[in-house]
Amino acid sequence: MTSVDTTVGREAAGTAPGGRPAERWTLERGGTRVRLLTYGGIVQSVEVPDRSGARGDVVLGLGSAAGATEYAACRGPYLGALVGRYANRIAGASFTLDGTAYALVPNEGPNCLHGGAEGFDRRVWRAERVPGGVRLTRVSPAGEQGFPGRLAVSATYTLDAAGALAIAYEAAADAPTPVSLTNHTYWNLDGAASGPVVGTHELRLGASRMTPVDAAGIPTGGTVPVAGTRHDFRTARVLDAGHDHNFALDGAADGERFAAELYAPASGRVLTIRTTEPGVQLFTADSFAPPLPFGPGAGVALETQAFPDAPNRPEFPPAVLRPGERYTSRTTYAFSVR
Ligand code: G6D
Repeated sequence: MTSVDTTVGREAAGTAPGGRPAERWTLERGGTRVRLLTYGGIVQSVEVPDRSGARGDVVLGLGSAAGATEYAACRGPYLGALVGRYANRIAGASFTLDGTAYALVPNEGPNCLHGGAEGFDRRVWRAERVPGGVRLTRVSPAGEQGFPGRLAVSATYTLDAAGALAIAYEAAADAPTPVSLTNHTYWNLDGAASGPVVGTHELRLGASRMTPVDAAGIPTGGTVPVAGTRHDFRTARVLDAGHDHNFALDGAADGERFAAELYAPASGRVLTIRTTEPGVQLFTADSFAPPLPFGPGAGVALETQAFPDAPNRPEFPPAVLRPGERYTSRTTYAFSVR
């Protein structure tokens, strides 16, 4: 069977702070339509069919085509964003690598969250058409937000013939540096305006262990079994509130492993996430409140990632990229109905 390549469109999408123009790219294939911005690599909308075939937007996004302006004005929850140079927290906004101590920009108390105050989510990326979709690239200069080394980085968003979205990241550095890239989309499979996912959606995670954290979200050491705790999603169950934790994914480290399956009984939509990353952060958006146009639990973020604070945690899978190496990471988001 032959399949038509992804249809790709581009249009102006407002300006980022500093007046830099941004673009919005629209990818369409296999029943899925994705809109993403060159500002922050933000996934603004993902439209997929429900069990009756009606297409609806299943991510929390900010409305219009002038997207960059709206997202730039909204500091906070990383709606749909491409997160880097290091997704999640680095304790004390500092780490020591090869005997040298580095100080990052703290942006959550004393800690560094999602790459610092001006992370990858607040940058304008260069976009180019590639088979199946669009590739975003940028160079993160040495010292950006305190991170060592110049990092050339790309994120390639593609749709396959079945309408599955893949995001593939690559990076190379000229000095050793921590790297962990993710996408921070909040999913609501009944539609962005449908009300909370908490209490309505069912979640299954491919994780029998998780990383316990302190009140600031900093790992307290190692991983613990989920069995017998509120973190046990090995069997699908209705999502409850109060989750903001990293799960250690089961399965072999080579290739993509199962991360999560989210199911919305009302619409019948199913999202299946597979990833090459060792972890996934489950965040139930409990803190959402005005002026955000979404309430508590309106969406759920499933952020594939290296473990939080891995640069300070020798027991965690390493998350350092060295010169001559290539960082590669891939996460796929497949859509179906039942
Ligand atoms: C991440 O784990 C964090 C949350 O604590 C944070 O509030 C959110 O990003 C914006 O998921």
